[in-house]
Amino acid sequence: MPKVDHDEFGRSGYLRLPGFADADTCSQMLDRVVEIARDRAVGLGDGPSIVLPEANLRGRGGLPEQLVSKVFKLHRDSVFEAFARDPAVTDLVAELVGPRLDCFLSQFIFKNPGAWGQPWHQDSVYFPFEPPRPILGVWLAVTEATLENGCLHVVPGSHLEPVHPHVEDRRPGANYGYIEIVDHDMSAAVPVLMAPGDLLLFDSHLMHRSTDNVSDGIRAAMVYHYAATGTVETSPGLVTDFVTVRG
Ligand SMILES: O=C(O)CCC(=O)C(=O)O
Repeated sequence: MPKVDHDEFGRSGYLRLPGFADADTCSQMLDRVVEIARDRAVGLGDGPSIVLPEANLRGRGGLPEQLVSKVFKLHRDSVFEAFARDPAVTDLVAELVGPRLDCFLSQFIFKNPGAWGQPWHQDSVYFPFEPPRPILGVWLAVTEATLENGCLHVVPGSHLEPVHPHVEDRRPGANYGYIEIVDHDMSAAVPVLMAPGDLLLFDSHLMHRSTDNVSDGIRAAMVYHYAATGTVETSPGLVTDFVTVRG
């Protein structure tokens, strides 16, 4: 079982854990989110999940899931809930956040061929919480993530920065919620190449982005965010849902 390298996390603001999840978990996640996207496209499905279209594929034909950017609010649903609560996950998160944990955000990111990447940002800009930290992102590679299909890029050590101002994503018609840091030198950035089942833990102040998918295949990831139980949201969020997963 992987253990958290606190020195490395403290220095860089992220940790990659290769081979964390098995292939079955990844394919069950993909199958279930495809089912949700298809149900939603025909007005079925009464779950809380929020399905967002990929703006850069607007007007294209295809299966419902080929036109989706993200599906939010999955951590009360089947395989997604099981992963959010899995002690193999929450014991790791507890080492960095604290013993009692809420999962407050979950999103499946399809990143289909032609989909836009998400510009440079720090996740904490989205989280008006008290206390504001610690918050941890947990990014599971459901497929491989490569330079061509739009892997994450991170600036090691940038989690030590305060939250910077973010401006609207400057691409016309950009995806919902995409905003961007433009006042920081990102030249120290490194790509984070992932194989299916690899897990990335990252601090909510870490500056990161993903690039456009210019490949022919999907780059899928399932992302969770955790905070200490008792953390309060000071203004209500559309996509947040606090659920205690470790008591
Ligand atoms: O996976 C991506 O394309 C972007 C994910 C991201 O930036 C995030 O989870 O904060």
